[in-house]
Amino acid sequence: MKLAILIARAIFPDVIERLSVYFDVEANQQDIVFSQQELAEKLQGKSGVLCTSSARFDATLLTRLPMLKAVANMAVGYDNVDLAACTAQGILVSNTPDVLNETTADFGWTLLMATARRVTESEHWLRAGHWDKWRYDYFLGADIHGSTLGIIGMGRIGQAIARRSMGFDMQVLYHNRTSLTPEQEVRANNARYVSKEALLSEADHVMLVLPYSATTHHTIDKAELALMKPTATLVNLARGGIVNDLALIDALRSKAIAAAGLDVFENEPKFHPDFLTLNNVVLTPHIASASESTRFAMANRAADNLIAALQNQRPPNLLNPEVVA
Ligand code: 8YV
Repeated sequence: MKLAILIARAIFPDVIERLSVYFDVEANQQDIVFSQQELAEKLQGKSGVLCTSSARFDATLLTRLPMLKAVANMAVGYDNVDLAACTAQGILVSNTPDVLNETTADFGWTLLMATARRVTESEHWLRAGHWDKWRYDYFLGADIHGSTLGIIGMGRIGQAIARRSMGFDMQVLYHNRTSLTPEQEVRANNARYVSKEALLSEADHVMLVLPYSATTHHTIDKAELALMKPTATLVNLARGGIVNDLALIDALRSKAIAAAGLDVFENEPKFHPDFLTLNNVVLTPHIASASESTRFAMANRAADNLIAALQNQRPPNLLNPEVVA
């Protein structure tokens, strides 16, 4: 008899087909975002789940799922999963690192350039029919080339972003839990490790690529924004909660910083409505990894992890090896 699994959100049909060879699959192609109660009900009798960051696997939910053996998160970030609680219950947790590094780094640059050069703001203005003449001072932005890029969170995606800065003759500063090896620093356009404070006060463009946790909650708050240059750009493609959105709204409104590009928000998909009243922010709906081939690779990687976990093999991206030990 096949084990039963839940695919918690809509996914590529090919991946459902692939998983159906191994499991009795309950899919959710209507893409209902299940409440905690609905998740608990849907997961009764299931051995595994393929989920996205919209599903929260906390201790309260887990106690209701004694049969669950594997959580395969289709994301590199796994702040939606209580890893310690899963480990305590013997549940194998996996994520999808690496396959999204380059696509996400591309998007970091997309957001940075759109923000610094006021792309969406000027397009909205054009679409609204305001363009009647050329002016020397319409939509003056900040240069990217020759400027200083500050990256907070210098993991695989941060390093891929830094490598791309070579073509723009930029200087790269970074801050991270640990510093890179000298070889890694060279590959990351000779990135230089500095304190968070030095990075914020020296960088022309700040990019946030760090994982979210209780420790990184509000890494960028009022005090940090106050350190930044009034001409600076801030890009967040990591997670909502890393930035205090209210403090950022204040900083954007008072022009304490020039502009921000945001792919993630506190409480998304809801976000603070005041962002919509500001011209100096570019807003995108959590799409940094959204290229056709990368999302397909992420879905398949999550499937690989789930198949391995439920066939008593080690999932390629196991986050809690203690469970196997
Ligand atoms: C996911 C992401 O698409 O990988 C991550 O951590 O933020 C995105 O690439 C999203 O979280 C859906 O799970």
